[in-house]
Order: sequence, then C-alpha cells, then structure tokens
Amino acid sequence: MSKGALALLIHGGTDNWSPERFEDVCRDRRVILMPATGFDPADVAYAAVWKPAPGELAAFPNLEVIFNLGAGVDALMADSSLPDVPLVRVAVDDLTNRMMEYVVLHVLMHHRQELYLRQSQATKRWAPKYQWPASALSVGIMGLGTLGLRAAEVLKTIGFRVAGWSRSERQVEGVECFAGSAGLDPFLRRTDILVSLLPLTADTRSILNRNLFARLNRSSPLGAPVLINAGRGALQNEADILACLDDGTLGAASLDVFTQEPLPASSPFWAHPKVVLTPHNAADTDPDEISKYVARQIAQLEAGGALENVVDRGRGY
Ligand code: NDP
Ligand code: OXD
Repeated sequence: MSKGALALLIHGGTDNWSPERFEDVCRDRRVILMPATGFDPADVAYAAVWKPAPGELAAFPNLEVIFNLGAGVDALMADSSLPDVPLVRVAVDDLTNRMMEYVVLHVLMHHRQELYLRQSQATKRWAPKYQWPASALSVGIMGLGTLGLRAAEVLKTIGFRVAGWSRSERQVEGVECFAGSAGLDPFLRRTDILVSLLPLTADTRSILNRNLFARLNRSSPLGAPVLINAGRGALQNEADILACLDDGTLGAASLDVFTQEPLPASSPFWAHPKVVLTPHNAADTDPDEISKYVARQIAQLEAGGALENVVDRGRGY
C-alpha cells in the first residue's frame, strides 16, 4: 500500500517552499503542491501549510496531521473549519537561533544607544553619552517558550538582568520568572527593555498597550523603557505605541511585526525617528531545516512514535 501523500498549501513565500525540498526528504511518498489536479484528495494524509485559505484543509477527508510551516499558529486557529487532527508547529534550532540573534541585536542596539549615535553621525556631532554596563539594565521577556528561553540564555550571558513572563510558573536558572496576571505587574515594574515573544491568542491580543507600557520601569537608565515586538502584530496597539513614543512613555521601539503586513507606505512607523522597523524577518528560517523537520516527524509517527510540538488547541498555541 502506498504511503499517505503530503499536500503543500502555501500562500506567500512560495519560492522558498519549492516542492522539491519536500520530495528530497520524503522520497517514498507523493508530494502535491496545491492547487493541483489529477490526484485523489482521499490519498492525502499530511498537509504542510503556511496561511492556507480558510476551509482549504477541509478538502482532505483522511488528513492525519497538519504541519504549520512556522512557529505561530494564530492564522490557523482563526479557521473554524480546521480539521480536528493534530496540528504541529515549527520548533527547530535554526529558527530559534535566528530569533535569538534578532533579540540580542535589538537589545544591544538600544542599550548601546545606536539610534542616538547614528543621528549624531548624520549631523557630524561628536557627543558621546555615558554608557551603562549591561548589568544596569533589566530585560523582560514576555513569552518564555522555545524562543524566549533561548534569547534569555544569551542575554544573561552578556550580563543583562533578565526576567521572563509566562502563562504557567517556570523556573529558569539566572532568570527571574513571573507568571500569569498576578506576575505581570512586578515583571513590568523591573523592566527597562521589554521583549515580546508571545503567541497571538484571545488572551494576548492587544496586550502591548498604553496601560502596560505605563507600568514599565519609570526610572530606566535608558531614560524611558524600550519595546521590542517580534511576536505578532496584533499583540500591539499601534496607536498607543505611537502616542507613547511621542509623550515619552516609551523611549524607542523595534518592531518586526504589524497589524497589517506588508506595512502600508502610509504608516507613520516607517519614518519615525524612534522606531527600528524590520519586515517580519526576525527569524526567517532555512526551509531545508523545516522540510527535514516535517519528514522526520512523519517518519517518527509512522514508526509508532509521538509527534512533537503539537499545538494545544484549548490554549491556542
Ligand atoms: P512557545 O509556544 O514555545 O512559547 C510561548 C510562550 O508564551 C510560553 O512561555 C507561554 O507560556 C507564553 N504565553 C502564552 N500565552 C500567554 C499568556 N496569556 N500570558 C503569559 N504568557 C503566555 O512559542 P515560541 O517561543 O516558539 O514562539 C512564540 C511566538 O513567536 C510565535 O507564536 C509567533 O507568533 C512568534 N514568532 C515570530 C517570528 C518572527 O519572525 N517575527 C518567527 C517565529 C515565531 P507557558 O510557558 O506557560 O506555556
Ligand atoms: C513564524 C513566523 O511564526 O515566521 O514562524 O512568524
């Protein structure tokens, strides 16, 4: 009997996700790049997806597993017709380390006053400012999961005081851990640089708002607290971020994600002097690492093993 086929439902980034890379690692099964004809949807056992259209997955009556080709599953969770089969998200070192690089880069950029120094260079102004040691700054990471933990580890090694906030209680050596709504206030109060690596769920939507920013450390050595968001755009209230940058509630922001992507040319974020903007590429991942990850998980499952990194649909991540 032939092995269940793998359907690829990929909208956006299609160049990266050529079917060949899945065929290379799934040699003994059919790989079908959708939309396609000339196959029986009943033969499809697995789907690897990136932003499939709502309802698209319901076409496969014998689907066994959905593999999301990214770490965040918010777009899938919004599809009420999503088949009730295990949903696996990406957790691979390649992605985790790239996100770590992004977070470390942006924390250091603000810590080392790069915005000020570049403006000084542009105006030929030789005016060094006092440089605090890393140990004077407290970095608070919202989301102590796969990505947050790795970033915390490296920031700690550099010498920052690192705290993390999660839904459930966690213990991480050298990281001050806070959890749930009771832990949010003490976590924010000691935070100079806030890093958001949260998933987008009903509980976290718009969590990055004025009320939250106002509770960050008001006596930060940086002058005002800094926001770094690489989670999802809908975690943030963008009007609040702009107003808080303008009135000094926030000193600066690094934003990789936006409520509307691509960010429209009319957005004030593009030209804001206190904003460092990247086009949702904090952790672009080597597609080969992800296709190998999908193939390994399928082989593991068919050998009687368990799937890894299965999304808890009740929690939404
Ligand atoms: P994980 O599921 O491993 O970790 C999520 C963390 O968030 C966990 O610590 C979890 O708590 C915490 N969390 C979830 N809900 C809440 C809540 N209501 N209150 C407090 N803490 C909460 O996810 P990853 O680390 O792999 O990825 C995080 C997100 O990063 C993704 O969902 C995605 O949106 C984004 N991302 C962005 C990319 C980019 O390029 N910009 C690339 C990849 C991912 P607990 O530990 O208790 O479960
Ligand atoms: C992801 C992303 O979720 O790229 O992996 O944003």
